[in-house]
Amino acid sequence: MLTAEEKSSVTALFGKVKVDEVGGEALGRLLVVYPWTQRFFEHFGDLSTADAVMGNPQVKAHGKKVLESFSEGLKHLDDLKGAFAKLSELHCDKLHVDPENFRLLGNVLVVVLARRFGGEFTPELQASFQKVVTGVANALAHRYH
Ligand code: HEG
Repeated sequence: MLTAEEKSSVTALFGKVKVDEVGGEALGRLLVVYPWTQRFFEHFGDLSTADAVMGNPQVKAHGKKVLESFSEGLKHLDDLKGAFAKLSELHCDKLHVDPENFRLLGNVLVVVLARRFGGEFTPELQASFQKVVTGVANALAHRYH
């Protein structure tokens, strides 16, 4: 899926990512930009305004958890489906999350990285990263039935 060069540039960039900050920002932006995604997180407290979402400690904590899991997946770029098999089952059977949301989150994550890394996030790097978020979204959707 990715060339060796793409893998090393993605891994190098991700090594500089602060997973707690970026995870919280990405999940927060998902909830603001696509407000229907809030239905999965009604137990997270106040999500009534963009500021409330972005400052919500449970959003930050869950965003960190999601990005840590994503980052773990980067170690298995040749077997994303295997790496995310259990989580795919969990999101399907227990959490009932529509897999379209994995794609939305991946795209939001790309936006957050572009904003934080500026010129360092070159179009080539963005293209490589886009393949990774698409691969992770496909892997998370793979066990749906
Ligand atoms: Mg999911 C729980 C990973 C996207 C909704 N998600 C979790 C957990 C992980 C995870 C590791 C904890 C599982 C556990 O408790 O064993 N999620 C994960 C990844 C991605 C993702 C890697 C995409 C990259 N999740 C995602 C999206 C939604 C969602 C897009 C909904 C829009 N996840 C969701 C919910 C929970 C988890 C509702 C349970 C949260 C809770 O109540 O604690």
